[in-house]
Amino acid sequence: MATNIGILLLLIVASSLAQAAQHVVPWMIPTTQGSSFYSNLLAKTTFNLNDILVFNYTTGTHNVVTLSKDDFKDCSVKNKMETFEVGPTMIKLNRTGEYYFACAFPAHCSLGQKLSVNVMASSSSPEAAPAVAPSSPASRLSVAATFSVLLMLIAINILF
Ligand SMILES: [Cu+2]
Repeated sequence: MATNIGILLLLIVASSLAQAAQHVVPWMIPTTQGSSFYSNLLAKTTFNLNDILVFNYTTGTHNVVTLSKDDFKDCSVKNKMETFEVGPTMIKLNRTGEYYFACAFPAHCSLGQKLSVNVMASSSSPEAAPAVAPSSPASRLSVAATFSVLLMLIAINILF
């Protein structure tokens, strides 16, 4: 009986973890496509509430700042709201709506190192969990999904 409850708890934890994803972005001056690089890269990515965005860069070569919509458009990085300077920078998307990120190193933003994401409220229904395979595996890492598979395997081991 205790084992059954344990398995049930594991499955509940596993299914709730599967809702949040980690999106790893290589953070650099794009070598192609300029300011369209990041929007093209993430065109098929859905950002849900509480997902984590990981900017992958070496400390000192870039940084991550948050901007207003207008400042993002103009690359006015002096008006930054927040600054993150240690790579990799992990940002939890803990509100819905638009986020605007850029690098504040001289000229990096105007050369295309800028990224906006639109965060959707994630569905609480397990049936609505996305069944779509990642479109660009190299740029994405879903730790939560891996972890939940691991928990499933543990649960199966307890069963048999
Ligand atoms: Cu930069």
